[in-house]
Amino acid sequence: MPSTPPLAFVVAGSEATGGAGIQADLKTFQQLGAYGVGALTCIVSFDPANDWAHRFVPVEPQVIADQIEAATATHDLDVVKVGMLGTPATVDVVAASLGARTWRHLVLDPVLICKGQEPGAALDTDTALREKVLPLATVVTPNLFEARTLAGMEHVLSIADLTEAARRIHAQLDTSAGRRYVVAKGGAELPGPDAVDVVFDGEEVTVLSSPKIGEERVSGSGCTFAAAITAELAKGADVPDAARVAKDMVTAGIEARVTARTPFATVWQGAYPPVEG
Ligand code: PXL
Repeated sequence: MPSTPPLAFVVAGSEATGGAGIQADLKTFQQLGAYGVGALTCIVSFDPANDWAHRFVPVEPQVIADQIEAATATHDLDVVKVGMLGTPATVDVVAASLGARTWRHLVLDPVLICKGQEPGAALDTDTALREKVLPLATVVTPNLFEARTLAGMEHVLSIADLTEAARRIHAQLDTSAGRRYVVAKGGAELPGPDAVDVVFDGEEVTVLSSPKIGEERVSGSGCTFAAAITAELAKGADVPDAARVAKDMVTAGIEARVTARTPFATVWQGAYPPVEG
């Protein structure tokens, strides 16, 4: 029998090793039972001869617009994740294409830099992202660095700081069309024994916490987290429940992480849901 599964759209970059980017997003969608649809914004190729530095090539803005046109003409999409954009021109075209329609949920993973990249690369994209895409987002999932940058805070060192950052970022969202959420991720870098995420909906703060699995950052955690939220929203979950599933999936995926020749391991989405027994 033909069927219409839940549809999850992602606009993100390629990271060819499979650890992060749209590769991680589409695996996450599939694992959670959502049909993945994707438009590519850029191509990242790690350089094994140069300490795995990022080689970055943006996709031409018109080609990004064409992909979004193709995807949205083909399917009735109402939930989208936005991942790495990488340049102000990319931010502009993605904001214009996605902003031309109404989304039940637009999940923004405000990727400013990837593991191993120089923070300086983030600055012009940060400004564009803040001006053009943040106002479209219903859910924003900053990591510690992104939370600090978007909130304009010098230090985020505690759950109280992370909560303050979530409040400041929430104040930049457009709440005129409904409830908006910031899910700020403490990850491995927030001091303390637990990996803590703070969910702020404009009124209530919910803290999600689980014991850290080592102190190393694992590539693809952020992509997988936001993609899992997107898939769950596509399936009809509310944001707090979607965030809980996302945290469980990332936790299981880090426990079962894939080691490789890179200096960092990557998330294994196939480890979720954990096998009983
Ligand atoms: O993890 C952030 C990220 C997102 N998207 C792409 C990436 C990376 C990090 O490497 O390459 C395409």
